[in-house]
Amino acid sequence: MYKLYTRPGSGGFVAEAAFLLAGEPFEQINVPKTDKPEAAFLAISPLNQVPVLSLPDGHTITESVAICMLLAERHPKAGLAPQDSAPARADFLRWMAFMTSAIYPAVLRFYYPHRYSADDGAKAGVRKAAIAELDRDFAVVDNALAGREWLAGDRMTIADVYLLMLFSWHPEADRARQAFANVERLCTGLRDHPVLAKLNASHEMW
Ligand SMILES: N[C@@H](CCC(=O)N[C@@H](CS)C(=O)NCC(=O)O)C(=O)O
Repeated sequence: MYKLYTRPGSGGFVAEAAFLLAGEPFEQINVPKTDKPEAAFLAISPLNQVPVLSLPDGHTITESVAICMLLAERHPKAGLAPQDSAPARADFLRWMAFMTSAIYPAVLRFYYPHRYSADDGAKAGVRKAAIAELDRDFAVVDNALAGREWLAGDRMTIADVYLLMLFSWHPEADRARQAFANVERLCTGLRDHPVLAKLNASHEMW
């Protein structure tokens, strides 16, 4: 059976969502947030981060996007991603890569500013720059969503759930909801999705 190492309010949200949307059973292991992780956890997550997926054969992987894409690939009937040959596949890959390489790191800079400067006095500046970067990134997504319902193709994919998670972490949520109306429109619909609304009871993303 799959095992998912996760934590409420973390990037484990999208991995849990992928399992639930696919109707695929998994064992959930909630990992406490600590600077002194157990050696066994560090062995599978060297950066002490969640989510981590342990596959039925015992192999483990980190990285939320890799976990989502692997589950989409292994459970194609769930429709978590457009099929390889579908035209929407290109947009799906683009947005998954953009979210994990541009938006997620900017979120981390805001919430862990001490990791981005050796100067203790720099935290406020790191946070301010992280918000500016988030605004720049969400503007790119917002423009792309003009006249579109979903990020990739004409149906919801796990990329949209990833966007919902990242948008929920915007440190200035009220302003962001006003500023990025197309992103907010997509997220408004997803907040009422029965699976995601139920999942949010433990994650409290919104
Ligand atoms: N690139 C990783 C980032 C994962 C990540 O930063 N997870 C956060 C929670 S959202 C975490 O575990 N942070 C604890 C830490 O960095 O000490 C991914 O996409 O899975």
